[in-house]
Amino acid sequence: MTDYYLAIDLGASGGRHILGYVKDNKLVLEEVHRFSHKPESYQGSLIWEADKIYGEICLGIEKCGAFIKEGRLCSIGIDTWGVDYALLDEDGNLISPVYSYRDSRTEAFINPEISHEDLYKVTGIAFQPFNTIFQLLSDKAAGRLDKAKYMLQLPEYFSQSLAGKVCAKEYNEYTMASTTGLLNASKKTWPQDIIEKLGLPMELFKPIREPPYEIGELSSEMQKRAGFNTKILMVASHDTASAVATVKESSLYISSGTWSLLGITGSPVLNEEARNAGYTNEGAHNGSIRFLKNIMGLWVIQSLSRELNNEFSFAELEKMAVEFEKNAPADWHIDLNLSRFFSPKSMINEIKEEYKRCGKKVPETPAELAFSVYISLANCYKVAVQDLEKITGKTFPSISIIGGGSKDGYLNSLTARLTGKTVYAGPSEATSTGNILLQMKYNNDPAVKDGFSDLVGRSFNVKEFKE
Ligand code: LRH
Repeated sequence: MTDYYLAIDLGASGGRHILGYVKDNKLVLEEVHRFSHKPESYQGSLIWEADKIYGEICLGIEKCGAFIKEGRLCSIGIDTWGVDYALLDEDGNLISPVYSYRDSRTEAFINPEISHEDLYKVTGIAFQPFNTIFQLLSDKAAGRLDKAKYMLQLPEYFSQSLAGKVCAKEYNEYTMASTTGLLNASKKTWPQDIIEKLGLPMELFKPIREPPYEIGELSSEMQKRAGFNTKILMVASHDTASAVATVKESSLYISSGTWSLLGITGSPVLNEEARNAGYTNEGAHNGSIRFLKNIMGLWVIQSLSRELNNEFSFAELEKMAVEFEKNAPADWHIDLNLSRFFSPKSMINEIKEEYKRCGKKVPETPAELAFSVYISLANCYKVAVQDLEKITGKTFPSISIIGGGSKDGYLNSLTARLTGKTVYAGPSEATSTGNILLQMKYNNDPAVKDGFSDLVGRSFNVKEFKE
């Protein structure tokens, strides 16, 4: 009889349902369902299609029955990207679209009553125009909070929908709550003085709880559709927190996907040096802090590929970049963390304009553009590592690259070359793996009784890249 765990991992460009179970002492992952989605335009804003996503979540659960042979599904856990949320009235009805963090509605609200410096001293969250705090302030100004009784972060919203009790919000899951930019990073509590000074309703914020914990089981309607019942758990529901759960505690990591999140796990660092370097303090799966930097990530290459009408696969873009490298000018990189690359009308134009502004040769061909992105990304990693080592006073011999982007061999080798560190690449399904590990912990699975690293170590192929 096998114990199965279902991770529902929702990213900014798609979601997947992954079943995990232990076989021959290793964690095996099986993909049950996958779908794509993206922010859609709605009345001049960018929103998530919450109903469509929920429909896909249910569909994936229905498909599980066929995969589970001679065993039982112990639990389900959902993780999503950070910062976004659903506003509900007291009857549990959505009273506003679920806005995407790439929407620009926060622009007029990024300089609130409290300065960024003072906010950072408490929350440790690096300024990003999309942080929940600025989204809530724009909702407040537009009157969208007037009837709001619940602010459910997306994993909570979807999990509670599955349980048939969207109004039963008792807690805020720690890792996700930390992405709001409102949580006190040292105390792990909501700072009432700050929330009140900003004029946000305190009742939207519930006591913080560290994962994993159970919020219920499938609603009777969902049980009928699926043909089974199971527990619904809150895991480390911020996707990056789930991914980082797969990394050894002392390691330097890059969680590489739409974003590249580069950092370490430890205690909060709330000083000006950390703030100026763009480092943030988010909650980790084990109650500690993920001290990391958001780097623009594969979003840039994804946008480039879309703008080239998907004419080249990622593998082709990579190959073209490798070939062009021999002819590339020296020091031919730009800073991809500039806000111009966050949500541009044309990524290609922004890249070209930035090269022009820096007085460098402007990339023209697809090969030049692809190389320019890869080398600039690796250079961002190099700068972020130097800053991190300076801030912490520690030196790290290697970097673990996890997540979908860890399959990008060229970026891995450029990273090894530019940072001078050994790169260990994998697991690529780090987020689902971390989600499953927290479920295994909750269910007292013997495979994780001594922690996660042994099981992760023997279950996945990790590739090494040296300078
Ligand atoms: C990555 C991520 C990242 C956040 C961003 C909004 O998916 O969760 O950690 O900063 O999305």
